[in-house]
Amino acid sequence: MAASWGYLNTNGPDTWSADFPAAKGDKQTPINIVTGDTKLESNLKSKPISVSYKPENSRKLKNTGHSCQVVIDGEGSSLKGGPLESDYKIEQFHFHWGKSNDVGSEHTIDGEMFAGELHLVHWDSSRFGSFAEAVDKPSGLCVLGIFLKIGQENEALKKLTDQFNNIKEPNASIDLVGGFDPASLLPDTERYWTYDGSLTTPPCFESVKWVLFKEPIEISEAQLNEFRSLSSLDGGCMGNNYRPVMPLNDRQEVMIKN
Ligand code: 3J3
Ligand code: ZN
Repeated sequence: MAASWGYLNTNGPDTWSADFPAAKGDKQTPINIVTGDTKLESNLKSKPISVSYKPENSRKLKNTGHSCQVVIDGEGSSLKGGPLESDYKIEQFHFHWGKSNDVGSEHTIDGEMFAGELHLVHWDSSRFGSFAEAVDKPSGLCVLGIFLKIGQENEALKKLTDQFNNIKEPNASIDLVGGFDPASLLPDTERYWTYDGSLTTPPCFESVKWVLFKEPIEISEAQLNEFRSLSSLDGGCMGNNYRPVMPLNDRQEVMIKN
């Protein structure tokens, strides 16, 4: 059976393009944000980002074997404004993190890596009828990226990390009784970078409008260790499930200063 993709030397990011040709594209994600090179857009064009989620529609907490993911029925949700020209619905959110505190995020800021990164994945429901239809189309997806920094316990996230002992094994999932509000994980301020990029895992489609928040959210080391206690399809504890930064090529990241 063909080995599935992962993060080992034998099946990691350097091998993905063999089965997923999009991974060789020139608009790949993640990237290193060089803060001195970003274009500042602080005029009225940068309308605030507006999100609206229905907590009861966060249905399942799942160990996908590569990450832990909350599966969401996006009906009734909305993401619009900021750099977006459409209305997007949420599909899922998931995390990337390190086996040690000095690594874990996918994007880096002036070469600095954070302990992890949260991705809230949305699809353009103005132009497409489903996530599957949108997933490989230009700007078909919008992913909100939020850095994780070691600090205080994250009370909102505790609702999830307290249940990780029920999803230890790959493909394990549990119902999220009482739902979960993805907005509870957003940072307090709305300064962000935005650029056109890709999925950071196979199939690596170049279909993502990225919105990467400058302000990290805090998570305790104990909570991060809960993430590290999950079992991975690569074998052993899950972690270092991040793709190294990719060339910016001829893209321009825009910093929005509200
Ligand atoms: O491949 C799966 C797809 O089958 C489906 O499960 C989808 C829905 O959640 O998620 C992935 S995905 O390839 O579409 N995908 C990969 C990981 C979604 C977003 C993730 O990319 S990232 O850039 O946010 N890390
Ligand atoms: Zn991701």
